[in-house]
Amino acid sequence: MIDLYTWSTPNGRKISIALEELELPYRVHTVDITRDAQFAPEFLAISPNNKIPAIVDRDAGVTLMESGAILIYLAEKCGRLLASERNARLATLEWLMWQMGGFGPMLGQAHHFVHFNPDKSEYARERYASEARRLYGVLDRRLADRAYVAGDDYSIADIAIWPWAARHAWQAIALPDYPHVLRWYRDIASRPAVMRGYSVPTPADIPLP
Ligand SMILES: N[C@@H](CCC(=O)N[C@@H](CS)C(=O)NCC(=O)O)C(=O)O
Repeated sequence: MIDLYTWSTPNGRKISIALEELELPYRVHTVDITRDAQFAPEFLAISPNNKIPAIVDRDAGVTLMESGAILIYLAEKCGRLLASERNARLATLEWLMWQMGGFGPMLGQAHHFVHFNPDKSEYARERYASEARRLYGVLDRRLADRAYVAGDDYSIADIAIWPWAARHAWQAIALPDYPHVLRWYRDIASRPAVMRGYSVPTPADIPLP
């Protein structure tokens, strides 16, 4: 049994979606980051950077924080969603790292300065709004001639990127401006495992442009 420590954010949903796709049994522990539950000593013992998501795989004796590391662990545990063939594996890890280093952190800043506090700093609002548009452009070009970000197969790279794209409205992004992203987004949104994973830890409707 895997214990999942999570909240209803893109990083948290990556892991519940992966667990649903991989059909792994798991128990959800809600960590309400709006009430500082991430700073509780019991949680810090599992996730020393005080952020969700984190997992404890009790059968394997594994405790992990950082969503990218957790996705790789779960994929390798099941032998799915991360190709073993070298080039396909590298493409998956490449786009997973792109999400971890760029698409997630930059869009997280867009949520602060474009959605929640657009009047705090015009410089920051424009910086993160334009960076969001640039990143969606990169993703659109990547998806122009392949079904999924790493190629023909759905992978943990898609699972890492997709929940951030689900917050497109907060990023002032109109998905129809990125037709290849829109096609990919809708395709993944229709997966039953994604619908189930998106509703962890609380029921939520997937935005569908
Ligand atoms: N690089 C980390 C980022 C995790 C992260 O930023 N989690 C946010 C929610 S999406 C969080 O727990 N924030 C609480 C805080 O910053 O105190 C990962 O991908 O797991």
